[in-house]
Amino acid sequence: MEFEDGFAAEKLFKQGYSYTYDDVIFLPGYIGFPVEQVDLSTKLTRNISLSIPCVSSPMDTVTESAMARAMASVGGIGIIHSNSSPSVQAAHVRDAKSHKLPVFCAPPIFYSLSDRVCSLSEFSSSPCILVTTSGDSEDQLVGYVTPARWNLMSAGERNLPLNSYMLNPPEVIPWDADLEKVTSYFEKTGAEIAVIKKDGVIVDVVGREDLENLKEYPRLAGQGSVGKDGQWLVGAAVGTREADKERVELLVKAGVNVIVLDSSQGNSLYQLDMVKYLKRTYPELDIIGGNVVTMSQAHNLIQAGVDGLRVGMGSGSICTTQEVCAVGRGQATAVYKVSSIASQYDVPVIADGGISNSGHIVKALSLGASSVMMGSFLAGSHEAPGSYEVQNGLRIKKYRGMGSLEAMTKGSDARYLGDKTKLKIAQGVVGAVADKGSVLKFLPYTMQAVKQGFQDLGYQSMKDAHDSLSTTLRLEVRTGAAQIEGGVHGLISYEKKSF
Ligand code: NAD
Ligand code: CPR
Repeated sequence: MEFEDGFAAEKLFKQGYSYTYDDVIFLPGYIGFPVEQVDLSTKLTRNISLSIPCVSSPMDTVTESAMARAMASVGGIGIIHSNSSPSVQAAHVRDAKSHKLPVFCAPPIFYSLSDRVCSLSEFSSSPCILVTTSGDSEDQLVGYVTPARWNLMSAGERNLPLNSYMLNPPEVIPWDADLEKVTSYFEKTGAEIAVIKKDGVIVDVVGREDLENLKEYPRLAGQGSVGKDGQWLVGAAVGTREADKERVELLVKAGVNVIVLDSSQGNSLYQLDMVKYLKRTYPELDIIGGNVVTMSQAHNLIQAGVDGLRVGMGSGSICTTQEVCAVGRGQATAVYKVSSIASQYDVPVIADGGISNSGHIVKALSLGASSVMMGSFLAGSHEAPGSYEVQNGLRIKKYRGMGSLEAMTKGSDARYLGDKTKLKIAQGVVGAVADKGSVLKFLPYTMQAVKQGFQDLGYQSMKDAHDSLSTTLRLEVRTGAAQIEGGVHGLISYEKKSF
């Protein structure tokens, strides 16, 4: 029997209000399956599939190679930012794609046989120093020294060259060995260290301790995001200037799998021309256009040939765009409206910005998005660029908007062609976020929470979610009091732990 209860999305979003995720709440559906049967696999673009709907934002405090590796290894994807020279950005793409294991962020350190180690800090955070004949990574590997061994040595011994106390060279593991194979190698051999080689070059060094740490993480979702080249899927952002065409050329040579045209307002002559140019020049390369928040912006980009749309203007946590420029849209409305047109052309939508909990992800996907792009949600992780600082007893990492004065100053040569006389207006701030640990740990938990949300709504898959949007889904707007009631309230104190 059908009851008149709650609002259909079409009716709710027709009323002239700009709704954010927190403004709306979904009415539960019917649970007819266990949560394990919820499948979050999805499409990033027309031709790229992911096993979880998560994308890391192209921001210089969020995505460089370590984040891109980690995102791909849990089944999502990272988009390398463009606030660096084209060659540095291409090197990040190459680096992320040249690894197969997710965790070992510390790059290998190479010394020659005659080098000496003078302090423990020379090990940096690597599990050992590798010794090759001349100290070059491409030379023959002849031994290694761990910090533990070096620490136990006397001052006299430490003065000797490495060839007098190094250990025999560690075993080489093939590049395409997965985590299980690497783990079983350590279990079988009792080894302390192993190295991973790709095309004759050492790309990773793995310590037993790294693997022990990894065992504490939840099982990684699926097989990770691997492209046709057998390497991690990695995306990169570019702008819409003439010089960006050369940038794309370098990125393509580095093996980039998808390009994001990074702009706050994608419905521009510059972007439409760039989309057409890229689709003509690289017909096999998927292009994500944006950002857009209206049906008409989206329609223009779809007509130009984009393979995915990035949605959000003024919804980011570091954003002042709506304040400065008076344009934008509440993110729930933007995602719904853009998805309603994009779905007619089979163009997947990425809901970008404003994600601060798993509920927001459930809402974005239920309103038609196929994935979410996150900045602040990931910026406090180990894998985000930058190091931790302590502020008022709390470990924090810097997180800044790409249109903040600080980020623009760093990238100004590229964006303003070195023109220091151009007036720069910030559309974002510089801030900090708390340490969240590893993406490899908290994203699988977050996905489990999203699956629970899907189960409550009665969705077993992304297709179920998108089909329900125009049929059975019912939602309502929450009053201010309802929003307070929906959070923890009325307690003198509490501790909030999500997992
Ligand atoms: P942008 O490069 O799109 O625009 C900067 C300026 O350059 C605009 O005035 C644009 O019209 C102009 N421009 C672009 N291509 C041009 C060309 N070929 N010739 C002449 N002029 C051209 O970048 P943006 O919108 O300032 O965004 C900068 C960064 O900040 C991006 O990383 C973006 O994602 C982020 N941002 C995002 C939002 C958001 O709400 N999602 C808001 C502000 C900033
Ligand atoms: P959060 O996930 O932190 O809420 O938002 C991240 C998104 O914010 C980015 O993916 C990007 O679209 C947007 N963004 C980045 N820099 C910005 C500035 Cl300076 N102003 C407005 N939005 C910005």
